Amino acid sequence: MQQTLSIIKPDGVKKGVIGKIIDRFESNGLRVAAIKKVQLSSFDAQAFYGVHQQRSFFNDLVKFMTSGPVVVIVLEGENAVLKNRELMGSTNPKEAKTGTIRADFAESIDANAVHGSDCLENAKMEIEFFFSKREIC
Ligand code: IDP
Ligand code: MG
Repeated sequence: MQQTLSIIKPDGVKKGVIGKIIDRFESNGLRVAAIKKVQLSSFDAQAFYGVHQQRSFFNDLVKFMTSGPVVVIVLEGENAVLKNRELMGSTNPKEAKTGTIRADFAESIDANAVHGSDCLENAKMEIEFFFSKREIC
């Protein structure tokens, strides 16, 4: 059993597809262990995406992630980290496989509907970034 962090990004929230995205998780064996809607500050987004600080798209990413509320979710299930990445599809929605969340709900590499932890170690850190122990159940 693993836990991983998913974020429905501002584009997904604005489009009104929170329920449709969560349905993808629940229909594929991932349980919602924690959930909340959050307006990230620039400080929050810079800290969360700290690993990308040196990348050319960092400022745009921070701007986008603070452009509206996001929904932060802890998903739990067997092989949850990889399973969530598979359900999400490629970072660039134009390259994402048919039937993945990004293929179906995302417009561009910036506005790509969802975030998902890329490994178990980062999942732990990202979950701790957003949730206290008592919020995860
Ligand atoms: P991931 O979200 O699929 O794990 P990462 O490489 O970790 O992709 O990048 C984090 C986020 O940064 C992406 O989801 C996307 O929103 C943004 N991003 C990544 N590469 C680019 C790019 O080349 N241009 C603009 N935004 C990018
Ligand atoms: Mg990533």
